[in-house]
Amino acid sequence: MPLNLTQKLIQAHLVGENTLPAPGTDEIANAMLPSPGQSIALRVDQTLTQDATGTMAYLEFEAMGVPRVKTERSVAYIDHNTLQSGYENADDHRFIRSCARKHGIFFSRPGNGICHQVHLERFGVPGKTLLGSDSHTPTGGGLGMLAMGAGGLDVAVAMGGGAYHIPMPKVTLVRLTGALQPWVSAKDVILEVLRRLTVKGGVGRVIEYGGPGVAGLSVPERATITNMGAELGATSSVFPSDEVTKAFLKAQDRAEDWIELLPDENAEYDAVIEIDLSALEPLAACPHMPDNIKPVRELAGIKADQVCIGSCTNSSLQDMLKAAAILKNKTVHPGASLSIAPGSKQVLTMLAQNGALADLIAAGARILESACGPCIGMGQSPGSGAVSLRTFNRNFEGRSGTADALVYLVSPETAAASALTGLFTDPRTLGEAPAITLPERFLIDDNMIEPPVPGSETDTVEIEYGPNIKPFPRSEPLPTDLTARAVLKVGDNITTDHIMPAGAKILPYRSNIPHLSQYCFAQCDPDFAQHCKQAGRGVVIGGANYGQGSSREHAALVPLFLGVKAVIVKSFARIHAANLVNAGILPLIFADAADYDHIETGDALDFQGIRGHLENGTVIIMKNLTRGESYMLRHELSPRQREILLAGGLLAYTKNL
Ligand code: MIC
Ligand code: SF4
Repeated sequence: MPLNLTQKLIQAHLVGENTLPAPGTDEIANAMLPSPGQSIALRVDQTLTQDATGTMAYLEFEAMGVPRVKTERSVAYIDHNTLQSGYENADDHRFIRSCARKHGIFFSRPGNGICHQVHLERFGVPGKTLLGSDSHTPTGGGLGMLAMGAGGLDVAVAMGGGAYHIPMPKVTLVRLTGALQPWVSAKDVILEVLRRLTVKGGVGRVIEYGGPGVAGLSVPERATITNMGAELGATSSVFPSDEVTKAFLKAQDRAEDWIELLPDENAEYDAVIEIDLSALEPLAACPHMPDNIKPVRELAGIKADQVCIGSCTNSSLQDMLKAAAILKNKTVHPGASLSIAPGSKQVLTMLAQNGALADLIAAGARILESACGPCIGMGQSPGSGAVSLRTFNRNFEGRSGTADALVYLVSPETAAASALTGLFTDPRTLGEAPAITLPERFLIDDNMIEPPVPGSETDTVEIEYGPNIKPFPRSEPLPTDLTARAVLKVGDNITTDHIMPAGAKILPYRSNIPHLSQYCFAQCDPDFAQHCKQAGRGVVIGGANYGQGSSREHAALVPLFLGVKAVIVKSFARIHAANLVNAGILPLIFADAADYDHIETGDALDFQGIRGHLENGTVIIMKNLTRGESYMLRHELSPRQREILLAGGLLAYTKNL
């Protein structure tokens, strides 16, 4: 059977009961791949963590008691919490560094750059699997990796040698033809995909890119596209590994990491969409969702108060050189503020060496350190009601740190053009596009990546816990029966930023769940924590695509701490549903979506015999004691996930094994 690229990557990493005969053998020709939706276990070759999720991931890894990671390569990055307005972030960095040194993990020091950008440059390898405690880990798909985001606990388990479990994805081919026109960029490609598929369109799927248009896209451009596949809700996104990939790895002095990876001829896909790159124009995602797409020309003239260039989506050397060329010998409009965060030390140093950094500074750009920064609300919050154009990947309401800011997601070209005019500007109106050439060799200096101590010296490293690090909540085994109160009812497309906000004030407490709990659902119900305390045991009711966005397991751990026992929705986003299971919270789905309308906050809900239903796979009926009604619920749990819930979460389950 001819295989597509995704199937090849999966086939090469299946473990457990779905393992297939080795590639190239006779048996493989007749072997069946698992069918979409079937639970599969994958071997994880590489892991990455960042500091906002990493502190918890390493606390969990510590709790597992595994002395050294069992992966081929694991890297701990410090890139999110770099605004150190108190001791908390620095303490967490020190804790992560000590864990990394002790347990066999490479440590990318603060200042070295954003995890996904640095991983692409220095560690990503075509054909390998990468699991990261960050939803934008699929950036690695730009190199032909099967790269997936997950909660910290899943990454901790993978570091300990455990497999990663997902439902076998469907595969959508995005067939690219033609070539991008001047001023049109990779960002516009993924915005077009988002326009067509929406923020729910990728759930349960890998988005595979192919067709003749692929050859014209550089690896950083491909990575922009796979990065923002996270906003489709996709399990991952992937490009072939071809001559372009080879040239990129060679320029990173890693030619030996290259292998060719292409889909088989006549490979089949569950869906195919065609995009003619030549026909694309500059696009923008309008407030407050990444799939709310309009052509930039329709927005032209709107005042641009702020412009930010950077984030793991658009902070490569190529992006920065484009911005510098547009801004060269010009001045940022007096009504606008422009901030720029190059994605890595490599990018920033090369910009400095070739003079482009001087052009940016001279134009009035505010240069930020190589980190996530404004993307996660770590500084640079816009003014009240301000319009902010950002080359980032998420424009969820309030994420910038300003509740009423209007954030638009755009390409570096549109961003730089608009910074000059102070107005939303279609870059095509600027005349001839500057030509950018990428260097044949990048500047290689891994001096900010600290290797772990040798295995024989593990005992010499002490783990350094700061006072901000508090124990994390543990769930209990699922009880026979359960009664709880509906503590909150929310609508469709609730993001993990709604559930557990980030930003400069809250992010420093990612290792302090009791403190974080005050902010849970703050945007939806400022008294949520109070209501949970009154209820004792709570249930959250949600609409479709509940939990989209970030991979932060805090969006499950904090509700767990507050006594939430179940979340009942119309549908879930993948990573969040998995995080709920790992935390021991039941992720349930209305069998009839219309029942959503019948429940109100405060209703008393009764789950008779819930443990037995989960054990035996029988139908779950929930009684609404307040209204005297009953509703049928379903779930999409694999047998393993049911075991995890029965045991009281993944940590308890892993310990029981
Ligand atoms: C994000 O972009 O929302 C984050 C911050 O990178 C998160 C991870 C986190 O919450 O720490 C993500 O995308 O997974
Ligand atoms: Fe950092 Fe933003 Fe990327 Fe998340 S999306 S990893 S906060 S740059």
